[in-house]
This record gives sequence, structure tokens and C-alpha cells, in this order.
Amino acid sequence: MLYEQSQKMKHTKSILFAASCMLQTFVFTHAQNPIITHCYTADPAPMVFEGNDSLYVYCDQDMNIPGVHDYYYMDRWRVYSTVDMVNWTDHGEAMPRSAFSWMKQGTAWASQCVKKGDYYYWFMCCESPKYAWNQIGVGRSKSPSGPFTDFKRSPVVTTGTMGDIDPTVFIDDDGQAYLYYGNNKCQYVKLNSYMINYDTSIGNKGIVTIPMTKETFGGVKQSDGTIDGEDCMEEGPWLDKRGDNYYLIYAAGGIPEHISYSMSKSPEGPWEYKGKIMYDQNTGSFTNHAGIVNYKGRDYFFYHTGWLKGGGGFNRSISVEEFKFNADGTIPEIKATREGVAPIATMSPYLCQQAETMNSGIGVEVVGNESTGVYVTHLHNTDSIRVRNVDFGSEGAQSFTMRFASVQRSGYLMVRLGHAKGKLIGKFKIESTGGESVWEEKSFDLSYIPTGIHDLHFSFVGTPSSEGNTIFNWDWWLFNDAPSAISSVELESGEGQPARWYDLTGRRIITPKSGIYIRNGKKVVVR
Ligand code: FUB
Repeated sequence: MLYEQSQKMKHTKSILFAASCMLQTFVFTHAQNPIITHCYTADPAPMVFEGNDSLYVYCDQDMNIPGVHDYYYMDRWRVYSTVDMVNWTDHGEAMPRSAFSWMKQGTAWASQCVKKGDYYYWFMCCESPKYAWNQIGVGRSKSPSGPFTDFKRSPVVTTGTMGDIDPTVFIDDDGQAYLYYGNNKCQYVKLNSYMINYDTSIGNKGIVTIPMTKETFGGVKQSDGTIDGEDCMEEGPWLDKRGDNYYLIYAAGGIPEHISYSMSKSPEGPWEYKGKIMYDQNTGSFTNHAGIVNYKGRDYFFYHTGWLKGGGGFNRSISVEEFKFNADGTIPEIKATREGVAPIATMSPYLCQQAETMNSGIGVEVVGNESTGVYVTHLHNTDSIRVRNVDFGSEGAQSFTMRFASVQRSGYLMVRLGHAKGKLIGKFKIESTGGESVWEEKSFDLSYIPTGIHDLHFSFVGTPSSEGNTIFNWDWWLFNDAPSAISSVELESGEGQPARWYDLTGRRIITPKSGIYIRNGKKVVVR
């Protein structure tokens, strides 16, 4: 199918899918999929880097506003990381669009980041006002979470033909980097050691085209869109290796797309079609785009759906499933689920946790980048953040410290165990710090001592400032195993007085339960 026809069809299909999504979008409070809930994310590229404990996912951010944009609108790429598979840290705008002077607004499409030597190279595709069609470019950084800059200052692949999209880069054991890409074609170049140019001595001026045959991709798409064969490669290639086997995983079959794969004993092919991986699934998105990664001994399959509330073909969301390769190296069928994957570790509340590390974020926004600082903003009364699997230990936590900035007179952070109606363990008054970028650290005592493993639910009370439309801006938090240091306990102080109990607001308490109280002018922890 011609590229333009295909795009029109994608648009029409997307309207149908959007309608079906309206019907099938539910709020699944315990579902792990989609893994990012505070914005729409698409085209996941999962990566694990040697010597780094985290799993990273590189993606683009779908920002389509129905009625305003009639097609994809993606104006930034984002990167997320996890150490437990259920809480994801948003690293903000790690590769700003402004870094690419040749990029057309709203066209930040699929991408993948690899590490070579001391640098991380984030390959992406986008349009430019100057060149026809998409081109493939690369950002470089010394950190996996950026900020990335356009050090070539022009595209790496720019043929002026349709379908130069969806770069996947794989570095083989001998150090050779392969960049595969394509829509209705599958091509590759062999990158040079600086990762910005390629070997022009092979293929057609350096570009090698994989034949679209029944042997390579299960079938061939005809010009009228029908398929001669059982399958065909559409777009979104993902190149990877396990043992001696090379894998080319891709979006297949026209639209709606499913995920299929081919295998080879060489990164240059010949490729042998092996079948479908994720198919017959109503994912609520007419595209799909996959990547696989092995993390801490487990294999994960990342893809996208239109399942997030209000989502669809142009506002997609990343999901993940765990899978096991078959004994012969083939990949089994993988179903798209709402449940997603289980946690593989607990979170320590006694370490500084970024506010932008979350299992779910409803209504909130994450802004900034590694050099300016990343923080959570746009906090309103109806918004919430959940983190999963927080281990308070057997002794429990007694106080909470956070870094925030605020201009409004007062608001509250509410902290509950489990869910929105769970046990309230803290209601912390957030007073003005004098500005939305005037940051302060403050500690608060808990009204209940949590022990053991819990999910945490954070919510917000107050009137958003007109300056930033947020109750406060939030940088990080941690719990402490001791009460906060205070200097102003004066209630009933003095020796010889009968013991009287007060809560931390100064209210007289007759029978204290578990928590922190004031007794004879001193803080007392009751277990
Ligand atoms: O995200 C825009 C395009 O949709 C990608 O480049 C394709 O892989 C498809 O997911």
C-alpha cells in the first residue's frame, strides 16, 4: 500500500478505534498496564545497559488533541526507568525537540537508544520542513537519561523517500552497529564507529534492502493492500540477539497491526519468517510497536495499546508482558493483558524517592530534565499518585520528609496506605515557600506508624495557584524511622505533672493508639 494511502487508512481506522476505545476504556485500579498513566506514550524501546541496575524504556509522547490534530502529534521523546518493574521514574524531556534544529514540530516518532563506549546514542525519526518524508537522526549523551543533544546537526539517514521511519539499532558482539528501519520496506545500514554515518560501500550507496518475500516475512503486501501469503512486514522493526539467534520483530499485516518476527543466524540475514507473536488482540490502537529485553534474568515484551483512559490510535500507551523463549529459540504467542507484570523488588521508603517515580499518576504532569531538575506539577484536588510495594520493615516509619515549592497560602499532601480510601498515615500542611521554584525541605510526623509492605496513595488538597496551576510542585520524598526533630513542644511540659497525652495538633487524647504523641512535653512513639 502506498504510504499516503496507508496514512489515510490509518486515520480512518483510528476514528473507528477511538470509538471502540470509548466503549472499552475502564479504570483498572490494580492493573499494571499501561505502565505510564500520567501521559500517553508510544513506540517503546526497552534497554538494559551494562553496569546499570535499571531497565530503561525510550519512547515518544502522543499529544494528539482530538479536534485540533487530525493525525499523530508527538512533540517530544521521553525516557522512563525502573528497578522493580512496577514503579517507573519519568526522566522528563530527556531529548528536547529544540535540540534538533532540522525537526518539524509535532513529528517526534519512534526511537531507540544504544550505548557505545562512553556515550548513549538515541536514534529517532521525525519530519523536517526542509526534507520530504521522515529522516532518521541521533542524539548523544553521557547519561542514559540525558539530556541528549544533536551532535551531528543533521539527519543520519535521509533518502527523500517514504518510509524512513522506526529506527532500531543493535551492536553486534564484534562492535558493528546495525541500524534497521522501514515502513512497507525493511532496510539497514552499517553505522560507522562514530554512529553518525554509515558504510556506503554496501547495498545501494550503503542502504541494504531486505527482500519482502514469503520466506522473509511470511508474505508480500500488494499495491491494493491485500497480502499474498499469510503475513507481511509493515513497520517498526526491532533487531536483537539471544545466544546464536538474531531476531527481527516487527509490526505486521497491514492495519490493524499485529506483531510478528523472523529469525536469522546473522544480523544481515537471510531472515526466515517464524510467525505471529501478538495477534488477534483488540488493543484499541491500529498500530503496534514492540521491543524485547532481558532484565535480571527475565524476558519482557513491550508494546503499545490505546487502553489508557481517553486513548486510541493517536494517543497510545506502553504496556509490558513477561514471556519465556521456547526451547528452540522461537518466541511464543504473547497476549496483551491489563494485569501486566509482577513486581520483582520492593521499594525502600527510607531512601530518597523522586516524586516522579510512580506506579500510576492521575492528572499530574512531570516536567524538566536532568540538568534543570525533574519534578511533578499540576497537582489538583482530584489528582493522585500511587507507588507500589513499599517495604516499611517491622519497626515502621515515624516521619516523612519532602522537597516542595509552593506559592499558595496552604494546601495538604495526604498519604494513605493501599488506595484512595486506605488508612490515612499523614496529612501534611504545605505552606508557601515564596515561589513555585523556591524549593524547601520539610519533615512531618506521621499520625500512624506503617509497618510491612504497602502500596502508597498520595493525594492533594488545596486551591491551585494561578501562577502554575498547581497546589505545589514536588521534587522528592522519604520516610524516616524516627520522629521529625522539633523544638516547639511545650504542652504540659515539666516534671511532676500528671501524664497527659496530646496528638501533634495539640488535641488532648485520653487513650493513645499507635502513633506519635506529646507526653509531658516530649514526643513519644506509641506502638
Ligand atoms: O508512532 C508513529 C508511528 O506509528 C511509528 O513510527 C510506527 O511504528 C507506528 O507505531
